[in-house]
Amino acid sequence: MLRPQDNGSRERKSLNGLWSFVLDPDGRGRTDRWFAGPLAGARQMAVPASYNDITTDAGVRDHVGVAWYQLTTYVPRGWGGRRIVLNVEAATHRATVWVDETEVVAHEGGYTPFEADLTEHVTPGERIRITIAVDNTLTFRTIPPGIVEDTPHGKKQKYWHDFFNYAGLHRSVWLHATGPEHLTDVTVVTGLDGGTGTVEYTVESTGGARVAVILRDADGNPVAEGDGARGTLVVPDVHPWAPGDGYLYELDVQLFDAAGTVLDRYLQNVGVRTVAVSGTRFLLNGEPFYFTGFGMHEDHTVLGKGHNDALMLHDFELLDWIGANSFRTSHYPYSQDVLDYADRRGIVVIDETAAVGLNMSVGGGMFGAQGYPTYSADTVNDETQRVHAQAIRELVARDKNHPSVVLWSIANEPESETEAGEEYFRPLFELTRELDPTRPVGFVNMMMAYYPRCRVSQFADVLMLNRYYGWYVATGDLAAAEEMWENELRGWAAENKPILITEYGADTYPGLRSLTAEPWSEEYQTAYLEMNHRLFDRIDAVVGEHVWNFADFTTTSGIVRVGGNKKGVFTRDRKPKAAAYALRERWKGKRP
Ligand code: BDP
Repeated sequence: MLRPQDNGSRERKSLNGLWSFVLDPDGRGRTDRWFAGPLAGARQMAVPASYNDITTDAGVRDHVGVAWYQLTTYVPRGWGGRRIVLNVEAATHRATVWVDETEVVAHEGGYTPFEADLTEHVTPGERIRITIAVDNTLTFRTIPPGIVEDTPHGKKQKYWHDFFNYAGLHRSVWLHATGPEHLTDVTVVTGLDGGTGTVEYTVESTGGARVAVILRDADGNPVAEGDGARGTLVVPDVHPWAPGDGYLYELDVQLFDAAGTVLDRYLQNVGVRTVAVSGTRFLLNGEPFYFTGFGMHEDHTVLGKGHNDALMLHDFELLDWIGANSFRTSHYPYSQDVLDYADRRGIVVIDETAAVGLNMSVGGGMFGAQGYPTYSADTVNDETQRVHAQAIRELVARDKNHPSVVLWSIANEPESETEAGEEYFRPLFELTRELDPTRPVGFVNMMMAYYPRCRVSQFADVLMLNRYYGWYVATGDLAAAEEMWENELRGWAAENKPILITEYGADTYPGLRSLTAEPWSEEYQTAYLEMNHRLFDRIDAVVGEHVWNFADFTTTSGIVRVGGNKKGVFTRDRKPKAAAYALRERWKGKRP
C-alpha cells in the first residue's frame, strides 16, 4: 500500500476536521444500521485525536466498545474515470467502514493504515456519507491483549501495559485518486561501497505497463536512472544518510502506457545507508553507533494519541536540545508523519509493534488484571500469534523504506523465560527476517527474564533490556542497585551481541526536591541516571541508552501511578525536569 500523495499524477483530499460521533455502549449500531443515515444524537469529534479526553464526560473517557464516526463530504468533480480510494492511517484498535450503505473494509490493529477502493461505490461530484465504527476492545485475540470484565457497574477494560487505552481516529483520513492502472508498491534497499551508493528498487503495479525511475539528489538534480520494475541504481559520490544528517534523495517512479503517456507516479524518499551487527557492535554505514535517547509515547493533553504536527516538531526540537540521536516507538507503530520527519532530521528509530503486555505476571497485576497464565489455549494462543504476525507484516510493509528505521522490535516485555514463550516467538522472528532481511530484529526483555533465564533472546540480533535497578528493585539504594545491575549486565555482555538499554528510569514528581536524593525527587532521578551511566560506560557491549521516558504520560489509574507515569525527563507538557540538564550535559557536553 502506498501512502496517499499529491504529485501531479495522484491527488488527495484530507478528511480531517470535525466528524459526527456517538458511542455505542450496547453494540447495537451494526444491527440497527446506524451507517444507513445520519448518526442520531451525535456530538462533534475532532479527527485526528483520541476521543477520550475531548469531552468532560467520564462515559466517553472510559468507554469500552464501539464508537461511531461519520462525515458527509463530496468526491471531487474532477475525479471522473479515476480510481478513488479511502485511506485511514489509524483506527484504534479495529474498524469497519461504510460508504453510504455499503460496507467497504474492516481492519484489525490500531496503529497501521488500511484502505478501501471506493471507485464502484461513489460518483465524482456527488455527496457521500462515510461511517467508521471504531472498537477499542482488547481481548486475548488482539495486539495488545486485554480482557473486558462485566461488572455490576458496567464493562471494564483491563490490560497488562502501562499506558492509557486511548482510542479513535488518531491520524489522518484521506480520499485519494490514481489512474485505474497504478503503482501499488515500491521497495528500496540501499548499499554503500566507499564513496559509491546503490539503490536497489522493486516496483509493483497493476497490469504490465512500463516502469521507469529517476533518482534525484536533494537539489533536484538527476543522479541515476533505471528502466523496468526492478534494478539497481549506482550513485557515485553519494551523500549517505547518517545520524544527524538526514540527507534524502528522491526516487521518482513512473508508470507509462505503450504510447509513453504517464499513467501514475510516486515520489519515494531514499536515504542511502547501511545497517549491520558485528559482534557487540551496532554499525551504521560501517561505523559503530551509540544510541542516545528515549522510549517515547504518542501522548498529549486533550489529543491523547492524536497526531499533531506542531507537537511533533516540538518533540524533535527537544530531542535535538538534549542530544538524543534516536528513539524507540514504544509501544506501537507511530504516525507515518513521525517517521518521515525522523528521516529528514537524521534521527535513528527502533520501530516497535503494538505487542506489549503479553505478560500476565507483570508486577503481580500492577496494571489491573491478574490471575491468568500468559500462554494457554484460553489466553495468548495460536490465534493471538496469527494477529501478532499480521501486525509485524503491516509494520514492515509500512516502514520498510525509512532510512531512520534501523531495528525492528517485535514485542515489549513479553513472558520470555518459559518454553511457551520460546515457541511463541521463534516463528515470529523467522517471519520478520523473511519480510526484511536487511535490518536486525529484536524484542525487549524485562527483568523477570533476567540473565540467564530468557529463552527468546537467543533469536535476537541485539539484546534490548529494560531494567529498573534502583527503582522497582533496590528502591532508593543506588549502591546496591549498581552492584546487582552490574552482575546481571556482565552476564549479558558475555553473549557477544550488542546490548541496548531500552528502558531505565525513575518516577519523578516535578518540583519535588530533596537534599539526600529520595525516590520521586528530581535529585533522585538525576542520581539514578548517573549510576546507570557509570555502569554502561564500564561495559563495552552496551551500545546505547534509552531513558524511560521522554515525557510523563497517561496511564490507567492505580496506586503506583500519580496522574500517570512520571518517569518523564520532561513533564507531559514538555517542561524539563532537573535530569534533562544532566542528560544534555552527558549527551551534548553542554553544561546547564
Ligand atoms: C516497563 C514497560 C513500560 C512501563 C515501565 C514503567 O515497558 O511500558 O511504563 O516499565 O513501569 O515495564 O514505568
